[in-house]
Amino acid sequence: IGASASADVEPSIAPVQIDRTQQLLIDGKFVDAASGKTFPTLDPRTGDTIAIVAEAGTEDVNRSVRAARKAFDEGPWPKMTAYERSRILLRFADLLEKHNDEVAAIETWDSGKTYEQANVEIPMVVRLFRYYAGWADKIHGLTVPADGPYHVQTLHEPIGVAGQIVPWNFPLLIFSWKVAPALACGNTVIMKTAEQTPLSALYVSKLFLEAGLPPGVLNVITGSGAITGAALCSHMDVDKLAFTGSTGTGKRILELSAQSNLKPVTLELGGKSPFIVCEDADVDAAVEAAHSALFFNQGQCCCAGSRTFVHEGIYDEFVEKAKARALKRVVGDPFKRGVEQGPQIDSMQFEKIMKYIRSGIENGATLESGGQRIGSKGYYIQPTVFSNVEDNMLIAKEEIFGPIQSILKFNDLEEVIRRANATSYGLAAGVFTQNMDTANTLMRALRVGTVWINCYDIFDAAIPFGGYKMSGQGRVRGVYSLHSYLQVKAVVTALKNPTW
Ligand code: TXE
Repeated sequence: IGASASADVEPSIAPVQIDRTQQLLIDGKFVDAASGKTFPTLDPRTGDTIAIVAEAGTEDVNRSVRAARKAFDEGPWPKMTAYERSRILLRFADLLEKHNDEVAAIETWDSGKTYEQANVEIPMVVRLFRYYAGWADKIHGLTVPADGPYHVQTLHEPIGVAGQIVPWNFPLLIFSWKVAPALACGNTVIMKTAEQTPLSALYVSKLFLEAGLPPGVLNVITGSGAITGAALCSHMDVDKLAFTGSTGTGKRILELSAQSNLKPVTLELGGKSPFIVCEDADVDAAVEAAHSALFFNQGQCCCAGSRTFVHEGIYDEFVEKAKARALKRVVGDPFKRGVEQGPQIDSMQFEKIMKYIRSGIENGATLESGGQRIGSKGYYIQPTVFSNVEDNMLIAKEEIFGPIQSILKFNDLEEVIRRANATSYGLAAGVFTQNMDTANTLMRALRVGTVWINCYDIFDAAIPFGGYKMSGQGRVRGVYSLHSYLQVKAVVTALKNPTW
């Protein structure tokens, strides 16, 4: 295996090269795992190895927690002025902007998402770091009027060492949702990337050092969930956890927190989001939005609109158009211009999705289009549309995380509200209607963390995101995310001369 690897990209894209061997970032230095263990990260287009990555064990988790602890307890990070912290985050954002094309190519190579999409996500990461850099010097407490001869104030202090665990569907975007608010508030961080997609986080680690981030403030470790992730969650010196991933793993993380030091946990988990198309909707606009709500990012989206509820009055027209749109979807090498859908992340996810396609057929849903693997190399799946889907079918109940659209029929508002809410998830919902009362009724009745009306998947640094019910706890992005990275200290001072 050579010293560097380069992605096989089309000529209009700048070629990207990375080191074949990737190390952990601990205490400002790139190091091997103490055990010397490694694992491969694979190209979803082919299943071939891109690079060999250090596999952090318990000893490496301990080392990174020690480094983060020292950078927090002894400084400099929380002791610097907020303005200095803000300037480092801004410098990082500038550097990332400069390296946009390489990072986008690495993201495509490691995750299979289209280069065109990665090229939208990296600027969003830049924007998010600038957003939170702007918050750093605007975080402060209150003066509180209390009964009695006391002066009362609150201090908003960083919570300490944050352990953060991210998934593979938006590797750097979700990294930014976690790292940026934590650092802006003055915390130090140990970030564990997903096994499938360690490369973009490791690449930007170098940019953080170049921006002047002191050693130990951000540590990036790679490895498995069961060993590396669990060791981080159980650690007695970690003060806070933030996780994005499956609901099952989210539950496990809460258990690990409870069994160790009761560190607070923020969770952003799975979903089965309803996308409701009312009879008065602009059908063509709704078809297009419902299509991308589901197929965006190969269907690997926690907020995928994976239950498309369509009013019976427009149902047949909608299904015909949704099928035609899916048949037109361009699937292929994610580096090629004009490609809308790349491969699924890995063989496990691929098998899981194919199992759901078989279950849809067996349960009697109508397969309108797709349903097959494309080619024999990599993990490509045809954009698949099912109509006549019933609420009790597995494809309507469970998170598939793949390119399968399930279209259900409804006939009145009360009914669709009841059915849309009849799930243990509550992440997001889409509503298409031209009637304001209908929009307002649905917006208030749906038990979800985000409602998109006549649009879908609108993300912005300032818009909070998170779930009701088993879709999560707490919010990422916006001002709301700051709350989970701060402690509130009440300070009560007795007054000698209360008349003043
Ligand atoms: O998720 P996991 P997986 C859903 C989606 C997908 C399914 C399984 O339905 O098909 O989850 O995907 C780390 N302690 N989502 O297996 O296990 C792991 O190393 C600590 C929805 O990839 O949740 C990785 O970094 N950490 C989701 C991260 O958790 C542990 C995005 C996610 O892995 C751990 C991804 C443990 N015991 C999948 N076990 C979304 N909400 O967007 C695993 N990890």
